[in-house]
Amino acid sequence: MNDRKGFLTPALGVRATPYIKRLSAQWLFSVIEHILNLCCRPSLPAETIYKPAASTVQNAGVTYTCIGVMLTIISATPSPYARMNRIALLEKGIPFELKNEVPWHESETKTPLYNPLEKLPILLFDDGREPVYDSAQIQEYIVQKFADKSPRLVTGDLDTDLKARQIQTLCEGLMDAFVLLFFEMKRDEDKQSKPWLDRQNRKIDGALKALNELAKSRKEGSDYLLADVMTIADIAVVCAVGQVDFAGIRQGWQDKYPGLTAYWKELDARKNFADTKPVMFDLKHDTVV
Ligand SMILES: N[C@@H](CCC(=O)N[C@@H](CS)C(=O)NCC(=O)O)C(=O)O
Repeated sequence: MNDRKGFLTPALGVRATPYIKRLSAQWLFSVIEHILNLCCRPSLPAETIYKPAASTVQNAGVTYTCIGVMLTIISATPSPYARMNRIALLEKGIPFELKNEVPWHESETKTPLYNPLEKLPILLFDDGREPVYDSAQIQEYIVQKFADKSPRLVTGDLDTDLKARQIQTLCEGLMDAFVLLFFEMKRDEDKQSKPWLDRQNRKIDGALKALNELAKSRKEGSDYLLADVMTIADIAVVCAVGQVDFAGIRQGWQDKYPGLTAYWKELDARKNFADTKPVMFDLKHDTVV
């Protein structure tokens, strides 16, 4: 009888008291641990951390006023990865500051301070939140956080949006293969690995072929790959193909893939795409070879 009473009356503290005490102690420990973490975490010297200079920013000739958290994108002028995020933010009219770096110049870049993988793009917040890195992650953040801002850049249909992300992955693979090819080719010729170059070239050609098929199979009269709206897939394709074109690694690609070329040219000429075209930086030769 007593047992039953105890079981039925935890709210009165008859049986639950030890649990509550244990839970409170656990909670107290976790709060103390959190405070210690905050105090003891090695902090970056203030002058090395990017801080937005103002609550208004200029992007592509337009002045934006920041409401809430100010965003900063660490980019590199030729980076097709960062270009995807820049276009998404511009399309949605989200203010952000752009910091250009050369991630391979170790003595100057701040990239490793924010991403242990030492790669950009990186999205920074001015409210102490952890940075977000990897272009796909940042793109996802932009799409979800600013879902109320048009264009949505996704369709809302699960299968179509999965396809959009798949196309984005394909484009990032093309970009990755290009980067690996580019640095292998920076070695002296007798030090270059032919099988490695072949492998990366195969990926670039495979991706271009697949993108050409996608461009050809889009709905007649539509400028976009999926549905009738611009998605992250369109942005990714323009950036990946733009990199191939900019780097000049596939002479004659436009004649070989007229479907992809027509699709790419139409989007690439639009303002936010035109304003973010890749620009080469001065890469110190000895930084990576
Ligand atoms: N998966 C990454 C790749 C980014 C990437 O490779 N960025 C290049 C610049 S375009 C970089 O920072 N490379 C420096 C390195 O690999 O150490 C992403 O999508 O953000």
